[in-house]
This record gives sequence, C-alpha cells and structure tokens, in this order.
Amino acid sequence: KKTLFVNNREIEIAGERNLLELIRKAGIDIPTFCYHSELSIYGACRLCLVDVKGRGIMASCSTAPEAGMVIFTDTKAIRNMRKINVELLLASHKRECPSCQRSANCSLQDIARKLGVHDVRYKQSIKDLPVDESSPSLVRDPNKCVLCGDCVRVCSEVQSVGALDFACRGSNARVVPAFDSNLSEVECVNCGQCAQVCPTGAIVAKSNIDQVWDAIYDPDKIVIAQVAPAVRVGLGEKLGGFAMGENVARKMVTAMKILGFDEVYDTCFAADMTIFEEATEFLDRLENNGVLPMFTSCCPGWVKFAETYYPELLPNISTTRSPQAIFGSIARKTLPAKLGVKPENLVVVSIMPCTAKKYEAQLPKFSQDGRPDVDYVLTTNELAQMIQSMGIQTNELEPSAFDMPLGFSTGGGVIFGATGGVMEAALRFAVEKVSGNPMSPIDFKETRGLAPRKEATLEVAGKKLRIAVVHGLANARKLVEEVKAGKAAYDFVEVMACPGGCVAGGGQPISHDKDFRTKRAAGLYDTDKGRQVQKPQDNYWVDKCYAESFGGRPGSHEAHTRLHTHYQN
Ligand code: HC1
Ligand code: SF4
Repeated sequence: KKTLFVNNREIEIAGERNLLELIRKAGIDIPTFCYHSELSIYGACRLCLVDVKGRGIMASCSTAPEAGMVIFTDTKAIRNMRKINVELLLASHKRECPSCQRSANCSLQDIARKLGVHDVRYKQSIKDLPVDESSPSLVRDPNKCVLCGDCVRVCSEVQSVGALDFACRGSNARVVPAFDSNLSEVECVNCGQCAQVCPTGAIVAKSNIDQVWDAIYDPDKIVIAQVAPAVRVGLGEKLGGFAMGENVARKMVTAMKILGFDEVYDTCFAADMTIFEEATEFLDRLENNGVLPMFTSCCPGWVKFAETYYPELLPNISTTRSPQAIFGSIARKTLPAKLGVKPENLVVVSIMPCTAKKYEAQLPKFSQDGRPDVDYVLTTNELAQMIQSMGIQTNELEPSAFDMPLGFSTGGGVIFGATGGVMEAALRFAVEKVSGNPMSPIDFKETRGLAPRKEATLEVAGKKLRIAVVHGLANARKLVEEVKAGKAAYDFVEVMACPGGCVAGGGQPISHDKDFRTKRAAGLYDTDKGRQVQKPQDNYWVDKCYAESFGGRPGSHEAHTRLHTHYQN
C-alpha cells in the first residue's frame, strides 16, 4: 500500500492524479480558481500551493503524488503567498460584490473571506474594460476576470468551440472572444458552460428578471409560464431545504403563483408533443428513404453548433421545433381564447435550465407578426432569485399542480432533461408504432448515464435500428466526424450540448458535488417511474390539442407550419 503524509497524517494514494485531489480526499479543501477535475490542468492561479519536504513550494494541482512524500498544506510562507495572490487579484477586480450576480456564490469572495483578507495592501487599479452585453444569453465583464482560464478550457476542451482565448501578456493579459470581438460575433453557441465554471462574475447569464416583474405588475397583462423538465430537479439546490436532485415542481408551482404568474404550465407537455412530431418524422425518413441519420433538434446550442460547423448536416437535423418553441406556438394559438385575454396582452415566459434558450426564443423564425412566441426566458437561477427576493420559503409551501391542460405530461416528457431522455421517449413512441404491439418494459437503460457516447442496436419488427446519444459538443463533433468519414453508422442520434444534458445546463445552480448530474437525472427518472402514463403517445391532452388546433395528427399541414422549423448556415 502506497502512502504519503499530509500535515503529518498518513494518507493512502489510491489513483489520485495529483496532490490536490489527494489532499482534498484527506479533508483539506485547498483553495483554487483554475482547477477543475473535468478540465486539463493549467496551474496558473498559484493558490493550491503546498510545501513538499526536500523539494520546496509547488502547485499541488500539477504535482503527481509519490509514495513517501511529506507535504504541508499551510506554512507561514504559503499563507503569505496565498494572501498576496488574492490581494493582487482584488486590487485589479471590479469590487461591486453586493450587486454582482455571483455575490455569495463567488470563489474570489469565498477564498478572501476564508483566508481572512481584510485589507488589500495594493492600490486599486481597474482597467475599466467595456462590458460585453452583445449576446442574448450571457454578459461578459472582463473587469471581474481572474485569468484562471476555466472558461477558455471548457469552451475548447468540452465543447470544442473555442470561442474564448487569452490575449496579450503580463499585466495586460485578458480573456477575450476571438479577435477581441463581441461574444455575439464569434462561434459561441450560448451553452453557458463558461458561466458554470467561471469562479467569479466575469461571465454570467443575461438577466431578464426586470422585464418579467414589469409584466407581472402590469394589470393589463396575463403572464403565463412554462417550466422545463430539468428546472424542477435543480431549483431546490438554490432555494435550500431540499435534497439534491429532488423534484420540487409542486412547491415551485405554488411559489410561482405567489410571485404573480397567472398560469404555470409544463414544458413536458410540449416535450410529449415534440415526440409525436419527431418520432413520426423519423419513421417517415426510415420508411421513405429519407436522410439518415436523423439528429435531434431540441438543443439550441447543438443546432447552432451544427449550423456553424456542419452546414452539410442540416438536412439530417429533425425539423421538429424544440419543446420550448412548440409550447410557445401552442400558447399563442390556444391560450388567448382559453384565458379570455387579448393576444397582445398574453405574456409567455419560459423557465429554463439553459442560457441558449434565451438565444432560441429571440430567433425571428419563432415569432409571428414581429412578436416572439416566447417573450422572456428566465434561467432556474433567475427564478430562484425572484422567489428569494420575495422571501418565499418554498420548502414550507403546500404543493400544487401545474395548470391544465398544458400542465399534463407523461414520464417520457419529463426525462427529456437528462442526456438520453429524448431518445428514450422517442423510442417509447417509435418502437410501439413500428412493431404494432404495446411495449414492455418501456425503459431503455442503454440511453441512460454519463458515458460520453451511448449506443445500441435495437431489433424492431425485423428491422435494425442503430441509435446513439452524445452530450458535450466535443463528443458530438467526434461522432459527426466518424459518421462523415463512414466510420460509424446510425439511424437516429440525440445530441445535447451540455455534458449530462439539461440537468447541467448553463442556467442551473452551480454545483461542486461531483455527482450532481447523476443526482439531478435520478430525480427525473424517479418521477418518470412514478407517473401513471409514461409513453408520450398516451398523452390524451396532446391528442386533444392536435384535434383542436394542429390538423388532427402529427405531420399534418398545420403541424408543419407551426411545429416545425428550418435551419440556416
Ligand atoms: Fe431541455 Fe428541452 S429537455 S432542451 O434540456 O427538449 O433547456 O430541461 O426544456 O425545449 O422539454 C432545456 C430541459 C428543455 C426543450 C424540453
Ligand atoms: Fe463557449 Fe458555450 Fe461559453 Fe459560448 S457559452 S463561450 S460556446 S462555453
């Protein structure tokens, strides 16, 4: 058994890749800005310093554990260096903490407090660089950047986009979009994974809270909301008083009514409807020699990625709109009459785990006569902020149900929020349609979990269906390259831009729990199991919605006009 010593305690080495991981395992939470177990090691922030006997002071993140090492995580010299590093960062940091979106959730604030940095011995020198608000999804404030490079690495390594990079050197070093342009002018797909790893407020989701409050306080407006699947298993973490991954939907509905939303509906209803369209489209492609593989289309980060890098693939992407967009379309068409409100006074708000949904909602193709189908998109974090601003103790509220009929969904619609969920829901629909028999069991375990690529070949009515699920755009790029080179062949592929799917979207609470994706997904799969109706095709209210408003069946002319889309390069 190999061991080393941390602060005079003997600790076993059990495959840890670096001293930092091993020291954390030993119960010492060494501060760092630039270390993320899922990203490459950068070693720039110089906070994770340790003293290795006989070797001197070094960064623990970039030092491999060796048997017999004698390590001290806290000496007088290290303590001084850490403090100096943090004070230097604070001296050049735009310190508007109380009004910063990341206040109380900021690593710089946190580390300064823990180290006891009470005064900054260096002169405040802020460059006052312009704040970039060009993106519909994100706001970038370089004056709060600590140059850890986490955003640069997540964007290039996990997403294979590379929209951000370092520019200049020394005291002029900055993180910028390519050619120092604005975020909206580069390849950024709005996924918000950069905001998730940013330790400070240098990249945050763009807030639409004020517009939503204005609509709520406007007596002429009826404000309705749709809530995405993944929100219900993330929101509780931010609000407190709930277990990680707990589905808080029913208390959330009560809280949203207190906030002033007139009706609260479920995006999962539209997810069921998406399956009607998308699975029908897939079966049509399969039977009539259509373009295959077909890729899912509900993730706007992935769609923009494909439009940017693989325009030749656009015919392969399902033309079915995302559940958010389908919901917007249904809302505009059916709710004014149902709620007795003038169309112009109906305000449609989405609550999404995702920053790219803000981008999707403002695309002209999802509007009619200049009015977007979805007026405003709030992230899970923004909803939590609204709830907290009113002092609502959500965990103490009585539960209530989503409003009907757009609040009814099957388990298939709920699992959309986890990687593989869209595929599983589509298979529940398609397999039954092709085989003509009720299916059992209805779970497709092959599509679940966090493997970078999940694949399976299914035998359905003598036909072989080859399916694949990827999440994280670097994994998507790899799959697409293999398909293009003829090295992999599939009929149907699900892509979600964020690793883990929407449960880990750019608008979800930031979590430092290493299993947060699994725990949130488990909340969705448990909900699915508990539902009486699990197959999207059994959603009676969706049938009714088709009959009343969308030409009676999936794939109808009316459905094509209002529930499908087109892509551009
Ligand atoms: Fe998602 Fe979807 S699952 S894209 O992750 O298809 O955002 O939750 O709402 O639209 O339903 C996000 C989640 C969401 C859509 C659905
Ligand atoms: Fe990169 Fe996504 Fe951030 Fe855009 S939103 S800069 S694509 S990580």
